[in-house]
Amino acid sequence: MIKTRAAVAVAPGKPLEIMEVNLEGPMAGEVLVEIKATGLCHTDEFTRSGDDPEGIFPAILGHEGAGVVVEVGEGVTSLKPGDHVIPLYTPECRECEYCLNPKTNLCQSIRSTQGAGLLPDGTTRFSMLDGTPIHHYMGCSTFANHTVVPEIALAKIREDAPFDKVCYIGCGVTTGIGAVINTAKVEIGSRAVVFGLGGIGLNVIQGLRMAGADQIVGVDLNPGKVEMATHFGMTDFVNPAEIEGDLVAHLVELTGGGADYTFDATGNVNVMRTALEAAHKGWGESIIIGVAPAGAEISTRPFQLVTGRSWRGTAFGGAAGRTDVPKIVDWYMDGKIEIDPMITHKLTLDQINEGFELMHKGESIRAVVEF
Ligand code: NAD
Ligand code: AHE
Ligand code: ZN
Repeated sequence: MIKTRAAVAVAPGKPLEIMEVNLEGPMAGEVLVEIKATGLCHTDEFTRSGDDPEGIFPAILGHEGAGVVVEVGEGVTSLKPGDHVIPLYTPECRECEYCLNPKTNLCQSIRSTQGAGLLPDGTTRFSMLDGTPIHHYMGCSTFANHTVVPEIALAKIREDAPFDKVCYIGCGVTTGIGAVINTAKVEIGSRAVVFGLGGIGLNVIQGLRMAGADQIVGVDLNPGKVEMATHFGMTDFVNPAEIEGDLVAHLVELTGGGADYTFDATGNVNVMRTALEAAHKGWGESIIIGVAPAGAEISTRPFQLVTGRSWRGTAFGGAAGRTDVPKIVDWYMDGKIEIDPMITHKLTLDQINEGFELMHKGESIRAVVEF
């Protein structure tokens, strides 16, 4: 058992509380990781706020981290102390029915315990100093200086990659670029619309540019996102608040009849409908990335689908983490993708709640906590 510092979500809607916690060592198939840096994703805020139907408290949130292996449990063969790793909220066991099917990245081997805030043996390694158990989150719990993660949920990465940048590959970068490349499989010359120019949407834009899209329309209520989105490849910007009349009609006209691909990176179900309906009749595909609150539902006229539009979704950009994440780290190190400009704020663990305030004010793209 060690003691480590963590930001604990004690109850829904409450600020995270920074405290020393107990952490038991790794059991069979598990790995103790020292987290060096972690990004703050909107999904962490979604759970902290109480909107997540799977939210459990108290818990240590955070799922966008990078760090170093400290100790491995019995039977762990693919990692050793000193290895650099990125925790994966979508693991890759390479054995389950899902891993063996190339149509999905949704490894289900530990999904039920992960969703219950537990490690695969059904217990938690974290507790408060008075012994109160603390739940894990998305199998990662990167808002702690040390965490225990199953071996199948760790991608081994090269040792020269900076933790404070590549932590973002643990969610935002992979989700955005992967939605374009793995899920939509966007073709050269495509026209696309991206709703939400935050930490995910900007990476969708970066992915679209890599894929050779001709037109990349960004839609956001915050004009403060225009400069960064343009830097990453946005060709046209639409602020829905400035459009007189129907937004769908405006986007259909702007894209010459509708977009080949649209992406929701807002989590707003009304935006998801707009995104579907702005896709081209006959072939347009709309990809849902955003995570919507408990109880929210999507709707459209079935005629929208009858006339050839498709509604799809993606988790972690369709990436198989242990295989794909090390390659995305290489892309960053080789200059094929850019991360640095999107990391707009660096914080200490004690400042983590300020990171959520920046997110709400629309002032940050990614805030990263460095330990
Ligand atoms: P973010 O807060 O950085 O960005 C959200 C952006 O959406 C902001 O720029 C905001 O101004 C814009 N926005 C909000 N409402 C809008 C509206 N009605 N119209 C247009 N723009 C609007 O959040 P993020 O970290 O980029 O996450 C985006 C969404 O993606 C969240 O719902 C998050 O939970 C989800 N997410 C999903 C996955 C996945 O695997 N599917 C992975 C990561 C994040
Ligand atoms: N717990 C939520 C669902 C949250 C969700 O959809 N999470 C995405 C990753 S978001 C990362 O920022 C995901 O991976 N989904 C697949 C899965 O198995 O959770 C709810 O609504 O219950
Ligand atoms: Zn995330």
